[in-house]
Amino acid sequence: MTRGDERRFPEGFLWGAATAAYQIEGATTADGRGASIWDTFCAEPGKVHERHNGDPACDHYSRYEQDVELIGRLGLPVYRFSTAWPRVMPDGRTVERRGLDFYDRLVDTLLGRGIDPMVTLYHWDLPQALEDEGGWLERDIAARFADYASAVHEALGDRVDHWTTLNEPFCSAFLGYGNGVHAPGISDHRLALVAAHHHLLAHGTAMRALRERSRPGQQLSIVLNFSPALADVDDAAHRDAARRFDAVHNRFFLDPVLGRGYPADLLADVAHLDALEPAVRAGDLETIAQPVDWIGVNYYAPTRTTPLDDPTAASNCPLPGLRGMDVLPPRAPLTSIGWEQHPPSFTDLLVWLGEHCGGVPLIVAENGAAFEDTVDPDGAVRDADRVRYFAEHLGAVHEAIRRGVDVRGYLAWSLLDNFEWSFGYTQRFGIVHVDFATQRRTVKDSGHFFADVVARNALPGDRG
Ligand code: GBH
Repeated sequence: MTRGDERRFPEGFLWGAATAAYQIEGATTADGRGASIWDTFCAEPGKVHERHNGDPACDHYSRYEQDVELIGRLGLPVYRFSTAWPRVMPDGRTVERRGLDFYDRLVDTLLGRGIDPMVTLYHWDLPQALEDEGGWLERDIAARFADYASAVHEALGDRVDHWTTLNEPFCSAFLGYGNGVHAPGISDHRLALVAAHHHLLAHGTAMRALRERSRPGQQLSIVLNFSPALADVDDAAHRDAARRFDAVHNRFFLDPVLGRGYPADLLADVAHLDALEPAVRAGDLETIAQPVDWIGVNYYAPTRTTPLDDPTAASNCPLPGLRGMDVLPPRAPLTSIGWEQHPPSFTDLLVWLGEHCGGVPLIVAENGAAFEDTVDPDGAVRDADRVRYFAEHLGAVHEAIRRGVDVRGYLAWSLLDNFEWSFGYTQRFGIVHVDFATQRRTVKDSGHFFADVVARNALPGDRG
């Protein structure tokens, strides 16, 4: 590539932006919606920043037409959103037509503007009624999830081509049950492993149900989050520390989905907890191994790892089975949420996935950054840091494609500033600014930048 040349993306590359139901919809009691574990969690003192919650969030439930218009104005061909299980099934089992009708209207509005909907069936908002029965700790959750997936497919399957089962089961299992930072707020590494297995079982059970119902052209997948482990020194001890983190963070969910079962090194690392293998029953791994049409890749930041002298010493990283290693503080430059910006890790991750997934295509289902916005007196929203983050990380994706990785699309996180889980409304990830007092939306500089990349299907050249 000569300097100044555009860096083009492949023809038909899928561009878009992503959101999740609990983070944007609000209206948590409208039209018969049941409570979710996040409604409960947010009400508990000390869990979420200043007890912020999903109401009214971006009030997207009433403002969805305006938001779809915005997606159209940005020229984004794809919009990834999640359906809220407690809206569709308030008690986790019985369909509430009014809840489904919302997604029906949303899909029609998107299609009316030529925007391709991508449905995520679960982005962490389990119906509280199911949590009361044991939630992800019960095997039965897999059948419940497959029923829910079928109900949504029944309503939208005639029009939606892109389906993903779970968003980041790592987070809902390990942050929800392992370190208690997410709902339902349990801190128990043994339970976290059981919850993790049941997430995968739910994915596989739903995949089977969806595959049976799907029409030609429909694509089914799962979205996983990855954080490459970086080590300062290239020696055996450092490599092993990185390997341990990589096993539990990056391969735990991926390998069973790819049909390889749980990684052997991971099984050894968690064996002393005696929780994962006892939860796996005959046939489970076959269920989990349903073929996926692509893997959704969420990337934000790498993790720095280092070995401890004693290989059995407790880790400062609260993930199940991690011993003999610590994570190190992230290094500058950081985003406002404290995550390290390191674009080469994104390229390395995609290259590794390209090899590891053996030909299964990849779609970047989330990538983005939290920064504080500057609102000018004329109302323009300046976010130069986010523009740079997107430029660098899109460059990293382009580089992976140049090296032969089959990346089919890129979705920015997020369309809108929204409810950032335990951080409440303190962290803004949007390419569109939301003034939460007035619900006014303003496209940020990063939104204009991204729209321009999408329109040209290319990044501006290296102006160096
Ligand atoms: C995504 O998850 C979510 O899908 C989305 O809803 C969210 O708004 C967005 O990112 C921004 O946060 O040190 O082991 O606790 C983020 C993925 C995974 C990033 C866990 C932070 C901390 C790992 N996150 N990670 S750990």
